[in-house]
Amino acid sequence: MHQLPLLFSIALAALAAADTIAGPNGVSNITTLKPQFFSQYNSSRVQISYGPFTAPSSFDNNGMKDFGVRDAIKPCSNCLITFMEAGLQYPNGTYANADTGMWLHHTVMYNMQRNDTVCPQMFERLFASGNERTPINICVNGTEKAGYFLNATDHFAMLVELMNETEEPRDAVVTITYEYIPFVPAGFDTVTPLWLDIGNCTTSEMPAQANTTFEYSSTPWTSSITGQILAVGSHIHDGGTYLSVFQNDKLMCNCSAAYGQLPGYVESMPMNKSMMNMGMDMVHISSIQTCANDGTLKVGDTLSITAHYNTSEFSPMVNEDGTLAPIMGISLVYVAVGKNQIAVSSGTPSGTSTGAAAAASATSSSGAGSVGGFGIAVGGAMLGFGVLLGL
Ligand SMILES: *[C@@H]1O[C@H](CO)[C@@H](O)[C@H](O)[C@H]1NC(C)=O
Ligand SMILES: *[C@@H]1O[C@H](CO)[C@@H](O)[C@H](O)[C@H]1NC(C)=O
Ligand SMILES: *[C@@H]1O[C@H](CO)[C@@H](O)[C@H](O)[C@H]1NC(C)=O
Ligand SMILES: *[C@@H]1O[C@H](CO)[C@@H](O)[C@H](O)[C@H]1NC(C)=O
Ligand SMILES: *[C@@H]1O[C@H](CO)[C@@H](O)[C@H](O)[C@H]1NC(C)=O
Ligand SMILES: *[C@@H]1O[C@H](CO)[C@@H](O)[C@H](O)[C@H]1NC(C)=O
Ligand SMILES: *[C@@H]1O[C@H](CO)[C@@H](O)[C@H](O)[C@H]1NC(C)=O
Ligand SMILES: *[C@@H]1O[C@H](CO)[C@@H](O)[C@H](O)[C@H]1NC(C)=O
Ligand SMILES: *[C@@H]1O[C@H](CO)[C@@H](O)[C@H](O)[C@H]1NC(C)=O
Ligand SMILES: *[C@@H]1O[C@H](CO)[C@@H](O)[C@H](O)[C@H]1NC(C)=O
Ligand SMILES: *[C@@H]1O[C@H](CO)[C@@H](O)[C@H](O)[C@H]1NC(C)=O
Ligand SMILES: *[C@@H]1O[C@H](CO)[C@@H](O)[C@H](O)[C@H]1NC(C)=O
Ligand SMILES: [Cu+2]
Repeated sequence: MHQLPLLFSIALAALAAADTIAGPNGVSNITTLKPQFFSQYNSSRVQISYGPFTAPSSFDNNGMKDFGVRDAIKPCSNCLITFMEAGLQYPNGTYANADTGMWLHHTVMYNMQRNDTVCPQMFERLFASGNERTPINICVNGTEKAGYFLNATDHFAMLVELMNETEEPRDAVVTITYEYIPFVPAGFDTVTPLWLDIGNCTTSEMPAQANTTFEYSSTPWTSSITGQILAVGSHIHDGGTYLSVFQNDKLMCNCSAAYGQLPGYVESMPMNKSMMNMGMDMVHISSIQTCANDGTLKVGDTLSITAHYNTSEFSPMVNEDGTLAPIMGISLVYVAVGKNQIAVSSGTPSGTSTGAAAAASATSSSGAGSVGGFGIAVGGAMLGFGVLLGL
């Protein structure tokens, strides 16, 4: 471990800290749905269930737990993913959300064969979702001939953090709906995902403040690619009001948050961990605006984000001990880089991920045992989420 660069070490600690479900066998269940875009290219739409994951008691690390799936099922190979959306269910298939005390705190999907374009010391973060479950509509409802290219040799790794607001541990299943074309048709572009984060390339978690307005901005990232900006998806936590994405300091996408739009996002009997306004309905962030077709990105352009919070207006999440939970500000920007050009940033040697997996399992066996180890591991995972794992 000590020979590895710092950020990479933290990243390994994060994967090691997470309960690993080794390989696809612990995971199951691909449900076939009706494709919505590009049926003339034999497109498919599937919902893949990952898990179940057992979330701990709310008294154990505020009910939060990280899980890593080192070899998560891919929807397809040598294909173009045109749409992605996450969900959360109980094992019996019913909808799980804050009204029943179960949160998809976040999930992140990594392509272990590629380096991240914005933070090349990490694996590529191609998809992420918080509990607001934003659809990532890369092909803009089939109006743009583009998708995320998945090579046969690519591997997915997945990070899941669940939060359980009940005293008894419960199981939940993370679903990801993918739509894809099973090959790369002539004339289609491939997209590069760009992860913009108020933590820049270090952590994704920043401290919150109570009953006030505050904001955080990311360091402007100077683009190394040219292409069309097709889709922007963003993530903030409770208390967040909006997130602005800037291209060359000009507003490109203004993402307003909305609260409590569905019953799943309203807790009529607030649980102890979120008791800032006891006895009242507690509303949680239920959606954040996305953008589509935001024009051209050129090499040398800068991209940055500012996340705005008003915790007087919307209660932030509070830990079991009364302290404020950390907040985030992230945007994922999908840029079509060119006709049939496969966007692989600075390449990852194939030996690297094997080495990473080996080192991670070694760390895992030494750190998994004790309660103390768990605490330390969780700390690593939180940091790692920011570093390797992102959201
Ligand atoms: C779609 O699948 C059918 C049946 O496998 C095949 O005959 C057809 O050529 C495919 N179309 C395209 C565009 O690949
Ligand atoms: C499904 O599981 C959840 C969580 O255990 C439970 O609350 C719910 O009643 C179950 N629903 C059905 C239809 O069995
Ligand atoms: C697969 O998922 C579907 C839909 O959620 C569910 O009805 C079915 O029981 C699941 N099958 C297995 C084997 O888990
Ligand atoms: C790509 O990622 C690997 C593993 O995370 C890292 O060792 C390597 O330095 C990265 N490459 C670049 C150019 O940053
Ligand atoms: C796609 O279509 C749906 C349904 O009409 C609409 O709600 C959504 O805003 C559209 N998304 C984009 C990115 O155009
Ligand atoms: C897919 O992966 C193989 C093996 O790493 C590589 O040779 C090939 O160039 C990749 N294809 C694309 C389109 O990136
Ligand atoms: C949620 O908390 C309850 C009570 O502490 C616990 O029994 C249950 O296992 C937890 N669920 C998960 C998925 O951890
Ligand atoms: C929030 O701040 C305002 C103005 O500073 C103050 O009047 C109010 O009492 C505070 N509310 C809470 C719940 O602390
Ligand atoms: C990210 O970069 C911005 C702008 O340079 C800076 O203000 C901020 O403190 C950085 N955040 C972190 C967590 O380093
Ligand atoms: C961005 O959205 C926020 C929240 O909806 C709004 O207050 C602000 O005026 C918007 N900014 C611009 C430049 O439209
Ligand atoms: C809320 O806190 C009270 C007192 O600390 C405790 O008795 C009760 O079990 C807690 N309820 C939940 C749902 O955690
Ligand atoms: C923050 O929310 C409070 C309460 O809704 C409101 O009075 C105040 O104007 C908001 N501040 C800003 C900067 O929007
Ligand atoms: Cu988050």
